[in-house]
Amino acid sequence: MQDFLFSGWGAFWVTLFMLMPFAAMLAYIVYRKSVFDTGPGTTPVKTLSKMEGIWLTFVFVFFVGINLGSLKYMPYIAEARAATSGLPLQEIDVTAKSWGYEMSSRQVEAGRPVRFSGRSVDTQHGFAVYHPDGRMLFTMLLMDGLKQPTTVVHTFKEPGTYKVRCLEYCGIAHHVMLDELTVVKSN
Ligand SMILES: [Cu+2]
Repeated sequence: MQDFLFSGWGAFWVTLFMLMPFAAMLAYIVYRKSVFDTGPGTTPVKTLSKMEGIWLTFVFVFFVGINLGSLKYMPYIAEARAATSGLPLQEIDVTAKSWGYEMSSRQVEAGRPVRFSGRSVDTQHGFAVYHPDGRMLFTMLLMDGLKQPTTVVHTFKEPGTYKVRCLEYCGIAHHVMLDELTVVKSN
């Protein structure tokens, strides 16, 4: 369920769901004020501010809840967790160059965090890793001229063949900038 909520469609439905109360309220107010209650409102100001308070509290709690719940998906948190997990990091150095990748390894173990350190030597490239079922797991933007590599820590859960694609338009052969990673069962 949570995986769905943080997918593209999940975000779409959550957004739509959050807009529904506003749409319903607007329709109700327009209907009331234009059809059978055209005079000034009779709701006491005290009640109005109480309702406002309840609504604001709900929005605040919901907003903070969603933000806290999504924290663990942030790359910095994943990196910090991997660093404190006690499991040794698997390191992969990635060098992007029009139109392909050099990688220090293309095989990793499932269940152990992998740190991808990426650089570009010519222009802007992407490094997006896709689950065998087609879902994108993460992407890195690799820019040329940076002193530090761009890093992402990811722990693969299932063995399989994962596709790598460049998601930054980088020239005439951008579409062939593909690669693969093999995730094997941990020993
Ligand atoms: Cu590209």
